[in-house]
Amino acid sequence: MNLTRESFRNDILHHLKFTVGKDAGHASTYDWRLALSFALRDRIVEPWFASTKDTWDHDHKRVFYLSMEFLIGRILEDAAINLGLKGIAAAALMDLGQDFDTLVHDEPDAALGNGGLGRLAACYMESMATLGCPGYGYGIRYEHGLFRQRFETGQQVETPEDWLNQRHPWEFERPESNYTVRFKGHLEERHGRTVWVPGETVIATAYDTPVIGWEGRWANTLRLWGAKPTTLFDLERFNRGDYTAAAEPETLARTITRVLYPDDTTYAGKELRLKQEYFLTSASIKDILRRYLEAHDDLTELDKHVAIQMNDTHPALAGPELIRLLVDKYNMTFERAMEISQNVLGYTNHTLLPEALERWSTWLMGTVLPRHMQIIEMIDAAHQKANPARPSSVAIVRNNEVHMGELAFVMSHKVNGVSALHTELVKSQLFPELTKLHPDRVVNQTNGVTPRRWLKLANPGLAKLVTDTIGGGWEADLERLSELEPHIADAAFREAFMAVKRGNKVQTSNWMKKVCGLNVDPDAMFDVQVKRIHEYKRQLMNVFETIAQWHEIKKNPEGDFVPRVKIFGGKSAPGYAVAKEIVHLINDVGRVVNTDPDMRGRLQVIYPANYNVTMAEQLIPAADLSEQISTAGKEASGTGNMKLSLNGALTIGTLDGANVEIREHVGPENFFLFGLTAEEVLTRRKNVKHAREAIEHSQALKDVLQLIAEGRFSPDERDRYHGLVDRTWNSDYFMVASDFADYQRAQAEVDEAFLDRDRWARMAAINTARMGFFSSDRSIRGYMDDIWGAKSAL
Ligand code: B1H
Repeated sequence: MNLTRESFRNDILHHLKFTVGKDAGHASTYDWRLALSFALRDRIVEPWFASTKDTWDHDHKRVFYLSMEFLIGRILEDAAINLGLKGIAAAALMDLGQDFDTLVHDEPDAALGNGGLGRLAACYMESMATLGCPGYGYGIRYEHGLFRQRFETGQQVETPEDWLNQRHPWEFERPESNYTVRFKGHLEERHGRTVWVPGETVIATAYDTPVIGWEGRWANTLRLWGAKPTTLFDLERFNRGDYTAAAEPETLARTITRVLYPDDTTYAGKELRLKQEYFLTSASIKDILRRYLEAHDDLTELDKHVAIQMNDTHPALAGPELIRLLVDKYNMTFERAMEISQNVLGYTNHTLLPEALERWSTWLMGTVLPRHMQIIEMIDAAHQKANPARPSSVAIVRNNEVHMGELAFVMSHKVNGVSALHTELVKSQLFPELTKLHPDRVVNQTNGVTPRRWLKLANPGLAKLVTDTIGGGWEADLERLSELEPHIADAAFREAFMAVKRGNKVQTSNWMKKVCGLNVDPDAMFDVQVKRIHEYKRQLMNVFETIAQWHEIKKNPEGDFVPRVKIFGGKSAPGYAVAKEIVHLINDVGRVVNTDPDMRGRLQVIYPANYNVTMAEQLIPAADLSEQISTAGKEASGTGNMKLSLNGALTIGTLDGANVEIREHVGPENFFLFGLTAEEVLTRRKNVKHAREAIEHSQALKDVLQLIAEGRFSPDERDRYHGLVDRTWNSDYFMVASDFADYQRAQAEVDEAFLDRDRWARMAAINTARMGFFSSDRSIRGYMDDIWGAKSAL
């Protein structure tokens, strides 16, 4: 149906009155935002129904993406853009005396994820919808998403996030879609069969959010599970006046979906986490089987119609749970059930960090999920039997622990890494023995990002320039950005490109003034490192370089320096003391630098609190320089690196994760490379004095460490960073010292390139023009072809 400004205005008014229950004279921004959201949601429902019907009518193969995290961010503007209704919505609102942008900014940022892994799941949902890949995302409807970050005297303070304190207009509650999830209890043998008698039960109840693709041609469902008690409360206890005990079942249930674990790349060996993982997995697998059995009756053909992707090992109980249902409920033999499950399942690995690889004690697994523990032992035995050459060192169950990586590997027909380098390391370092036994199992699917959110929405200025230059359509065919390349020779195009960047920087400096109270010069270089705070990501090296620069300027206050604004964003896991120390140091250095008159117009440090998807949309389009400086071999892929380069930032980076492929695509001459390679890191680490020797070779680094140790950045507590300095000299696992000198060398090259404004313009524009490969549409096509065997329905 064709929509006009007038009819859409009436839709908004209708929802304001009948759904929100307000009249226009008394409606707040929140009320208007809800009314607008409902009016847009109405436009999604039809394509959503049509997609469901089409999948049903044609019996399309369906993909189920299981993830503990979906880092969605705001939905309103994204939906409006994909529906092609942003212009009409803005105009209709104007007629109502409302401002579209104000309403967009009122929406809370749905933060049901930690970082890259969760954001990737969100980009993949959007790409599946864009490509017409029939699919469902399954996750948890956490009451509290990732904590909010504040700084108090420079230190991170966490407060609970409360996105559900407001009405969430995008979801549909489905109380009729619910499953009982069981925990604990014991096993009994009855008539030769194993029966699990649970000790605790919880109901998983569905909340569906439609995900609309580009141009509204297809919509999929993100189904998030909430927990409800199986018995509402104990009436007998309540009548006795024991109100707290009476509410126990409810408390128990709600605990499961209360919070997102705020650990990025660290494994949390907590019972509640295991329960969350099983809660997600069990409800999803049951829902998948129910959907399948609505249209089919032969479960041995499941793999022809269903593909299930496990986003890391967090939902790796999918294997044992599927086998359990096929065997215990549908009477299949174990062998057949295992084979079918393997054909259906795929596993994406996102990290090699040993501290992130999930393991559960057999005692805990046996207590919380006794039947699954048994099935895991059977899987392990069956795999050993089929592969007699398998060394015991890679058994799923060993040293009284269940190894979820090995479990996921064995239970999947395909295992994938998330960048070319990472996939090679998955094969050679993480699963060398299993890869030898199954040489075709590990494949690569390099990550990608959705250009709808990360270019069209976040950077309207650049999006317009692209469309004006090469026409529309690049949004769903990002390789077309290469058509920009011939225009880069044209000085007017380069000017226009740089004017867009400057506009974004002006807008972002106004924003920084608001949130940090600092005046930032939009003509300085915006040097951006935004990501979770982690030792391997080496924000510390960036701070050291900032201090070295400060020191340089102090020594030569009359000198010429390329003005830089060092911009940081990111959260530390609450229990990660070393990362929190880095947060503190960034803020301490920022205070000294930003109040030093010698630094004026030369160096500034900005660290706005509470980095999230929305802040990424603010900062990325304004970036000149993208810091991708992880210790080689540690960052599985990175996706911020792609977003920044796509938006015309130049990268300073190591040969790590997807940086390797980004550099190949944009060309080595348009990328500032430095640092040890993954191999060199391993060799160098064998020298126990690697850090000491590197520091002895770099006067600049020696000075930096001396300044920190003297308490120059912590005058109120001079020994605050003695531990940090000591560790840098004596252990430095992540090789900050060994890479520092080369990093400084590369930074000097960055300065030089930035001074030549026209050269910089060429390089930046080339980055944008050559990033087409990194669309998540390309990634999803790869999954569809190589892993899922799924076809586009469009
Ligand atoms: C990534 C995680 C992760 N890798 C454990 N691993 C978690 C591990 O809650 N947990 O227990 C949560 C997250 N996240 C990231 O995935 C990688 O570090 C990035 O390099 C990569 O780009 C991203 C998406 O593949």
